Amino acid sequence: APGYDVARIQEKWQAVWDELQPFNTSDPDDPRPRKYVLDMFPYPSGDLHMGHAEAYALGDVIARYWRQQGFNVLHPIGWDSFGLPAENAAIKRGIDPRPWTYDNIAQQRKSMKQYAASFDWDRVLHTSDPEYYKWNQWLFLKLYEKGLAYRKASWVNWCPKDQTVLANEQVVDGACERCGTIVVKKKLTQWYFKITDYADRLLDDLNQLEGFWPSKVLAMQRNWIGRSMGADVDFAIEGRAEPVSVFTTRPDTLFGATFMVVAPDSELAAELVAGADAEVAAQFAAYLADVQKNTEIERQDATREKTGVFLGRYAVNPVNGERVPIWSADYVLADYGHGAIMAVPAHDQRDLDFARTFGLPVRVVVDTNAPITGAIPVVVDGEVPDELPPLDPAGTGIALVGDGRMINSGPLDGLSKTNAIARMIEILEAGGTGRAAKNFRLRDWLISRQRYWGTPIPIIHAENGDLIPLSEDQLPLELPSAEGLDLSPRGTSPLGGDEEWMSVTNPIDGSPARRDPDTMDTFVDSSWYFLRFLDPHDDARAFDPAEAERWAPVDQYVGGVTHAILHLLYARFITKVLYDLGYVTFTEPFSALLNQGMVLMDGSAMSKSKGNLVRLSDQIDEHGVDAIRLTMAFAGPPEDDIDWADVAPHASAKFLARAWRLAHDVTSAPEVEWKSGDAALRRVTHQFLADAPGLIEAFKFNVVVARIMELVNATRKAIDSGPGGADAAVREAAETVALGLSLFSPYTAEEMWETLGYPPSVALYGWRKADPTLLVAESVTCVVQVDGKLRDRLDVSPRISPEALEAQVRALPSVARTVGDRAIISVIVRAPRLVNVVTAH
Ligand code: ANZ
Repeated sequence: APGYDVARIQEKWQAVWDELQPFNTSDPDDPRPRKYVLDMFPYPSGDLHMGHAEAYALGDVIARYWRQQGFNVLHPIGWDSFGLPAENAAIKRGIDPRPWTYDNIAQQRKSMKQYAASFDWDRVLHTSDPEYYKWNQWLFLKLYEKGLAYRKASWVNWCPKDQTVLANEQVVDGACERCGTIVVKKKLTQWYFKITDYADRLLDDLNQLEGFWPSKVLAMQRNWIGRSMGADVDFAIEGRAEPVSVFTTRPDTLFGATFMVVAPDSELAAELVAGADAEVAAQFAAYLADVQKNTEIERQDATREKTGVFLGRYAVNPVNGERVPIWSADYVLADYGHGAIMAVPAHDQRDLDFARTFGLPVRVVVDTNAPITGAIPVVVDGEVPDELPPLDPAGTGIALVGDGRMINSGPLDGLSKTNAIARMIEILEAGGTGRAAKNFRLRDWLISRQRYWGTPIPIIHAENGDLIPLSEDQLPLELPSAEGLDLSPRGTSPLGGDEEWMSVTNPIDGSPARRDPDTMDTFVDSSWYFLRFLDPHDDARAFDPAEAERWAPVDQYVGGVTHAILHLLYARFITKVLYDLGYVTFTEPFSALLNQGMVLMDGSAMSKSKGNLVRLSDQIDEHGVDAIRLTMAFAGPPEDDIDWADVAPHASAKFLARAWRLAHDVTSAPEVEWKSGDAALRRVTHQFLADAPGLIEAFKFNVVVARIMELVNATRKAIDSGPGGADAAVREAAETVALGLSLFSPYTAEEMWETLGYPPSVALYGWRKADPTLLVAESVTCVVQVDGKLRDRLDVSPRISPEALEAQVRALPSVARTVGDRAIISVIVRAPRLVNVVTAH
């Protein structure tokens, strides 16, 4: 046999695949059931790197697996090609972002093909093409029509030196991350998408994804949306006609409210100060100037020393008529709740710190030493003390945040916290001075950017300030050439400098009008791209709803955990909007999610500056594509990081050569009768055929690779010191190795398949069913969860059907007990290993 020549076989099979188009999905009459496997699309920031190599190798295992299982698998790729790196490169080199972007795309596309990712190359899209961003504009107009796109002035972080808006993450210790200049706040009018209208649905629908998305991502999304249940309480203000509402999660503590605090940068603070004397006004102005140097993150840091100013005004507590002073302090945020709070220093640590700093009264209203069923007991130095600590937060400086019985609270006395909250809400509602309320941490999505390389906003500004949306037939509103434009960041949009582009006539009355010079956040582009892949060349609509019905939602999404919050949240939001508009029939875009880990080097992230960058192209030259892909899959569970210093691509290459040689040592013909083969080797083969699918579906790719290695060893032994290369079992095993390897190392698999006497492509040849008579009976442990918590275990057959397994679990007394009288919303069955019963709360 000739040698295993990686470079030669790579070139050979790329040509065959180009001809054969094995992964094309354009046939509308394809009878196979469908699956949509999507990898997060890349940003064209240069050539592909090791991170891409990992992500696309793992996503491809899944796509290739489902094809082998008889599915018509849609596995598309495109480029997220608008955005800042292209713009920065253009500024640095003094060129248009286009050639930089499209050259990089061409390079990545070439590398992706060499990398043998099983993409449907007929569905490629680039978000910076007018054919694509036209539909961003369409989407914008749809949101605008529905009142979900609006403009609002808001405070942004502003670097006076770089003349640019900074994200919170770019402000370090109050200074610009890049140049160290003290950052100030600036008020800018920006475009927002009203994602907060969808906050409840975005939160509640996460329950449907339980068991299918990493629990860490679900937790991060829940925390980001951050729903708090509580009450709005109205405090009358002396010298003001209208009361001021505060949001509290602890209306039970209202009798302990001893002062009120308003955010210094709120309109309310400005108004209250206007009614105070000049000395207070001056103090407040100085304080506000100080506060505006800090970021929101710093303001929320609970350990910071408390600062504030007394505003010289008083509020009245609605339940006891008590007069409480109104302060302004920066630990209260202007854009959460009502930007004002009732301070209960005895039971809230921040309020207590503040009260102790400024000598304000502290009144205990919950006896946290009083026993409450189910409450966590008071523990001091690891023990429940005989004598309980005194209720003295003012002295100890420690707020009493636990549960207990209400005291000093009139009608609430004796109640537990939960009951007191409910009772207080009733009292407030009856008196018309408050009501049940909820709040979200989630803020509306700021989508406008003062940047060039993005989607222009399809709005015209009339002279009188009216906003006039473009009509659909005026789309795309094309981004003009960057030639002659100053792209450097100045906080105003580069497009504003293109006078010819900016000046338009008002379509209503013919008067002069202006375009909107901002462009859209690139997260808008990626919020719906998975739908465009279904119908990428349609120039009459964003996508065909019939195609969406056929393919979507995405069955398996694969990508980095860096997108755990924003991208996924925005895509979920836009999907719900499109559902409400009747364009899609589902409400969640990604039915299952796999987050792959990162590729590290010597324990840290790779970067040019650290000098630990491993170039993918060098690795491919040295070891070949198949060996790199196999190494990525073999390194460990896909969710874990891979340290490239700890893995052995040369060993993968050696193993692949060893596997490949098996095909050459098979001397029987494809028509051989399997049954005549060596029984011991057949058992190894069939056990692998039986186990691999479940392992792949559980993302245990590394285990499958290990099992292929075992099979290769067993086959080699059978050839060299067993029944020999003519035995039918040797052929069967070698073919099974090729089928298994086609998930990980497609070039080697194709080469083996051809050597074994079959036409290409092995990728389209189905998986073989294991012969049950060749398998040893065994049982596996199935984990039984209720709402994600372990409740029981069951010994079941590894081949139990999901239906049978669900029935067994539902019949378990342990499950019935835990579920109690709650409704079961869904039962997630991952036969044979896991069942999770999800209940309503
Ligand atoms: C009185 C109280 C007593 C509170 C107590 C807590 C404990 P989450 O859970 O984050 O929603 N709060 C309300 N608006 C605020 C704002 N704009 N800036 C800073 N803090 C604000 O927190 C809600 C609680 O945070 C509210 O409940 C309020 O303090 C405070 F023993 O009201 B609480």
